[in-house]
Amino acid sequence: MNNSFNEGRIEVICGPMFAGKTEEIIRRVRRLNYAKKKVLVFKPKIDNRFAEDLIVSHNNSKTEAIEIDNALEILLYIKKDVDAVVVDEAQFFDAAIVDVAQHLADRGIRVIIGGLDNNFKGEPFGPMPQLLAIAEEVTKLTAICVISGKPATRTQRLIDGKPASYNDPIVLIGASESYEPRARSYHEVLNKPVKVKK
Ligand code: TTP
Ligand code: MG
Repeated sequence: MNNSFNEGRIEVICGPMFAGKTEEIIRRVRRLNYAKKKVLVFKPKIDNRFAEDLIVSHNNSKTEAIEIDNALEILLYIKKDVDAVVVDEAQFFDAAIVDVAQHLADRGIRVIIGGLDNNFKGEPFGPMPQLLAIAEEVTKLTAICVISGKPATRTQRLIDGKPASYNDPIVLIGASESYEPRARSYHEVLNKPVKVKK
């Protein structure tokens, strides 16, 4: 397939943990596979919750993935026949992911990126704000708030069952032992500085 006839684009799938971002990525990959498109899937080396050469959703669907240390490594795998490039957990990459995504889309490649829009503090996570800004299409998924049952847009980090503190490190790999989805009004961060006074 000659990519010069394809229109490149960037799609971002974001939202809190437990929203089904990985599941949605795998769904899009599967459809591309049915269409016999050449797809490359990448994930950062940092997330080792599951088997290393796979991305796995909560409902246990899987697809093969290449683990990389930094975003520029993606370019080493790109050949003429690549139709789509998929990146999960993009919040963990450096700012170069933004330039890589632009470059691939300019070359006619469909770029599908999944990642947390907010960290546990409820603040933009890594390069995600820039990726959201340059995307042709944004899918913002929600989970379900464990307290209110309302749509959850935030990820609550819990340490020994208590809300984590604003000064805790941003990166803490984990799942339901340390995190749960919450709506805005039930999201708690200890010692969060007040930025706007009433
Ligand atoms: P995700 O894939 O976003 O979590 P998920 O699999 O529950 O969500 P989905 O079903 O939508 O795919 O993985 C998030 C990873 O990021 C997880 O290892 C925990 C980590 N993390 C941090 O390091 N810091 C943070 O502030 C938050 C919120 C998560
Ligand atoms: Mg995921």
